[in-house]
Amino acid sequence: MYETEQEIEKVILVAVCSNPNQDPEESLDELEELVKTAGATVVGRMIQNLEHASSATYIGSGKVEELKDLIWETEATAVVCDDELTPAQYKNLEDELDVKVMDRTLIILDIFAGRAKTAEGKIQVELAQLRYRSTRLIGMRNLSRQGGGIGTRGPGEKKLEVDRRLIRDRISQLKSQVEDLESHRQVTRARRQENPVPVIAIVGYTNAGKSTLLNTLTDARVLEEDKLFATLDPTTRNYKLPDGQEVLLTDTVGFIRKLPHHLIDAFRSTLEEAKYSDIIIHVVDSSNPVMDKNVQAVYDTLKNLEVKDKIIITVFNKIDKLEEKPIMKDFNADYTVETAIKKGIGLDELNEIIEKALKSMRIHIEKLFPYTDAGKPGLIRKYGQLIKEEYREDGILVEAYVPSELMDRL
Ligand SMILES: Nc1nc2c(ncn2[C@@H]2O[C@H](COP(=O)(O)OP(=O)(O)OP(=O)(O)O)[C@@H](O)[C@H]2O)c(=O)[nH]1
Ligand SMILES: [Mg+2]
Repeated sequence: MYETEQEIEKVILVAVCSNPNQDPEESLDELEELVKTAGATVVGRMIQNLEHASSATYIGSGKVEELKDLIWETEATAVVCDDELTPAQYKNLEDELDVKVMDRTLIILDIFAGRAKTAEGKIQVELAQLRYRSTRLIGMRNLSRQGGGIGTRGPGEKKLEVDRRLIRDRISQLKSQVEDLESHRQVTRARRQENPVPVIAIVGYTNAGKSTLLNTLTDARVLEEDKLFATLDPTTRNYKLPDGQEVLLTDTVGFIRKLPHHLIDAFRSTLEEAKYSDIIIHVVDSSNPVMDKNVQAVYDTLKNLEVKDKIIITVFNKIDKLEEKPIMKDFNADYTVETAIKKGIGLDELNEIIEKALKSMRIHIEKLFPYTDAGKPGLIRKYGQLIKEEYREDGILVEAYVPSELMDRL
């Protein structure tokens, strides 16, 4: 049997730089990783310094001519712009260049589409894709004409209907499915609170080693890969610390600069795992030359998701790859530790830090104590912070923050 060789898309990256404080090369390095992850190769780059991107063609008209030459020289089959294009920019660029035109958002959506495994992930991706595409029906004709290559993947490989009404119907259908899943998730979260095991969310830039950490600690067997966005669906596992305390560890989707807002909206409930945690473990790839910027991107995203007032443990990972140690500081973190998770280095220290952080932490509980256990609310009044106490027929309902050491006695 012979497999038909699929032609690999050859892509030119294009960026407009309007902020002198930003290095467009860094952003394009990241875009190149994204494009590679999506399955294409990069054959050229073009950067233009402009105060504003052109509303007609993103880059200026002179640059468009240069780009045409570059396409011809490199035999590129597609162009990827570093910012989200408007429908008009799409259309005009396609008319001018006569190759497939894409933008950063489309590439990220494409990667997510290829990665989504669970029903929830697939619905979320399709929703994000439809929202993105619904406003761009005039442009993107090349995507449907060529019917393949990167930028066209979708869950179930469904051909997208180009009819606005159908898209609107589908969007509202998907939205209600997402809401169903969301309410299901809230039930699970509420149940977790009844049995208050501390929840630790592992967050960080994509490819930092989050899944590797979860796998190493709990044998969770989550896919770890040297690619962006290997993980899309959050995985939660029980983890017993060396001192015997049990916690829930959740691996989450990785962050990235300029995470498209369609994705943030569609993936909000997944991304918000961190919001419902007691402690955040922030994994950083310290071998990445732009580590500081990636750290900043993570905090920006957390802020965007309104995740705040959490204990943060920053894990500077992959120190085995460092020839020279960079400065590893994180002023947002309560604790920091250097690790090479894959080599088992620094894990003991990390465990100790988690134990320490748990001790410093108060846990939110809502629990019904039968009257035979009436002494326990007394303990809470004494050591914890009482929010609500309700004397009911079947016992005393208490809502409070209690120090974690007290948990075993309740
Ligand atoms: N050298 C080295 N590589 C590591 C270390 N920890 C993880 N890696 C590698 O880094 C790559 C990414 O690891 P993952 O655990 O998949 O990263 P992630 O943060 O879950 O990434 P996404 O799910 O894609 O956001 C994999 O190839 C790992 O084997 C480490 O301590 N040292
Ligand atoms: Mg992962």
